[in-house]
Amino acid sequence: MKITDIKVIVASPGRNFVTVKVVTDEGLYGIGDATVNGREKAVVAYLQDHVAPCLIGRDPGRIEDIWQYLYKGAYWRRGPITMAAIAGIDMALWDIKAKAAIMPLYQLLGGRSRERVMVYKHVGGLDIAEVVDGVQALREQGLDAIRAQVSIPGLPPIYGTGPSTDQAAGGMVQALPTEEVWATHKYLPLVPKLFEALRDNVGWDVHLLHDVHHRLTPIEAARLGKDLEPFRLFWLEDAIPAELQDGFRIIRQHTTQPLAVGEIFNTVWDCQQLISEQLIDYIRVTSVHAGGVTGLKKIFDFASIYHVRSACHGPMDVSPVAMGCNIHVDVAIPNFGIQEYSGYTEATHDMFPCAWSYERGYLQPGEAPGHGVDIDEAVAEKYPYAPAYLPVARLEDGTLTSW
Ligand code: KDG
Ligand code: MG
Repeated sequence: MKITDIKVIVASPGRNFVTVKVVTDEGLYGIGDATVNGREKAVVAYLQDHVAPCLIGRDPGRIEDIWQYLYKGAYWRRGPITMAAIAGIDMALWDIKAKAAIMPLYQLLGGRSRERVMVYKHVGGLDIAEVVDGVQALREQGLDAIRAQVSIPGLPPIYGTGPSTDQAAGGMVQALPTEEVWATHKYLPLVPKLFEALRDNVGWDVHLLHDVHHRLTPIEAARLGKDLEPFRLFWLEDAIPAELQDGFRIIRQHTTQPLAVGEIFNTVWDCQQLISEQLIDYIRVTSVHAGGVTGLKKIFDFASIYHVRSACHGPMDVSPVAMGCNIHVDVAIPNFGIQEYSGYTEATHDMFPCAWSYERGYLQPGEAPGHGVDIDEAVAEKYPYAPAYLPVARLEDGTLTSW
């Protein structure tokens, strides 16, 4: 079998997705996700100009060799653009191999280790009462794990704090980034009150999660971890900027609060210290940003020997293709933790017919050969690319800050 064509399809059924289609001389094709939210066109150029020409004529079955060729062979290793481009190709190659074997992808990864994949969804609110209502509503819809965020009094609702969390993550239409305001001293005392109210109202039989979006310093995160301990959170996510792996040591020294990080990591090297020194409990890499199925497996296999569990990033900007690959890995690996799942717009589902399914808080990969996700190119044509960005954050005095 030989690769005869590589198409890169950019479409925006509610948000921008970069999708790779690898075509072979035997009529089989595979699909991959290569979306980097807010930097989509950089991956498109990388794929079209620098990857596709090198792969035409190659055997699509040599997945590991092609991964190494694109990783080591580029000389310029790692980084979100390179690793998303590799991911797009890698997912498509696994899709082709599993279709050729007439097996769902998880069978090629060793078969099932579990019967279903637990997900968490998001709830946000303008105040604590609204968040309590939202969490109760999701409980009624079957969710066993829920991420809770609340707006900060005195600040306008911002990304990942208020009711618009999913909308902000899913429906960004602004042509340039919006600028938001952050104040740690207003946030820190509020979060324990939120989780106290949640435990009082929804009880202890539900996993509660919280995302800090990289906004604290290590000692601030340690304080928050200690304050949250009585409410037994499933995890505290992205407590500090992810680059500083040593910073997690300070948090760890002060709290037994489980810690999660990794949604912006691209390779095992970004989390090697965090995992081998057992500074975290959940590693949140996802197929599209960590070099595809091959990259994800390398990281999760490494994590498994240090008791670190998986938790694939799964917001709306991780397309249904990458979600499908995540779910196949989720059912197969021994150290699965949880899967983030925000759901998708109807237009997104129209564009990506898929075999995986969601029901009452749990996902299934489906039994279709391959990873089970396709792209309807006629539907994609109806939704042209529209520039969109994540917001940036500033302190109240105007200083640009992490989020
Ligand atoms: O593109 C980045 C967003 O998807 C990300 O900020 C969402 O933090 C996020 C999460 O946990 O899903
Ligand atoms: Mg997050």
